[in-house]
Amino acid sequence: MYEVHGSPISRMTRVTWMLEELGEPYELKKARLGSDDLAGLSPSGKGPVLVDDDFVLTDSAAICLYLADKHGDKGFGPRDARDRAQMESWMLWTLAEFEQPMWNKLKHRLLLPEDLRAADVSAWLSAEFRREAGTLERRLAGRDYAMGDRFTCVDVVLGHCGMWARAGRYEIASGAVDAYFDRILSRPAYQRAVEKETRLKAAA
Ligand SMILES: N[C@@H](CCC(=O)N[C@@H](CS)C(=O)NCC(=O)O)C(=O)O
Repeated sequence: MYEVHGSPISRMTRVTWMLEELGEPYELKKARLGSDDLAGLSPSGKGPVLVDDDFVLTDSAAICLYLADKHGDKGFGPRDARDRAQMESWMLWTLAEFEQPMWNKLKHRLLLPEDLRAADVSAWLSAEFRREAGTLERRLAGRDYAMGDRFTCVDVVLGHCGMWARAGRYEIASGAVDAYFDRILSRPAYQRAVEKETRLKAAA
């Protein structure tokens, strides 16, 4: 059975959501954020980490792509080399551009030691977010999902960022982007993943 290691209600949700979409059983292994709990599995000490027998994989987008690819019959992964290239383009853009303003704000508001936090990053990061939300609107260009008419692992990672944007009250000026996030975040697999992690987070 798959093991998912990490801190509940974090990027871990991308992995549990993917597994819920696939209908694959998995075991959650709770790690404390910022601790050395994952030192033996993750070179950065960060989660999530997927353990698949003797195969260990870090980094949420790579894990989602691996799972979608491995269970290709379910239709959430690439169908050919061009499909894979487009999916990697989406994933790399999501991590390098779209999630960065949200992640940086969280770091400077909450996660970094106080002496390392910049005084005011809000205006800069909100402007960056607005710019990339515009990119997302143009990339979607009237599609229901990132890859067109089918839901894939890309939508899991992007949808998680949408949840993050809403929780952080980022302005999503585009009706199309807003409707896209509604569509993705209303999926039962996402709700199940969040419920399981919320229970684990609350457990001692
Ligand atoms: N690129 C990584 C980022 C991993 C990451 O930053 N994970 C956070 C939780 S969402 C973490 O474990 N932080 C602990 C720390 O910074 O010490 C991914 O997408 O999985």
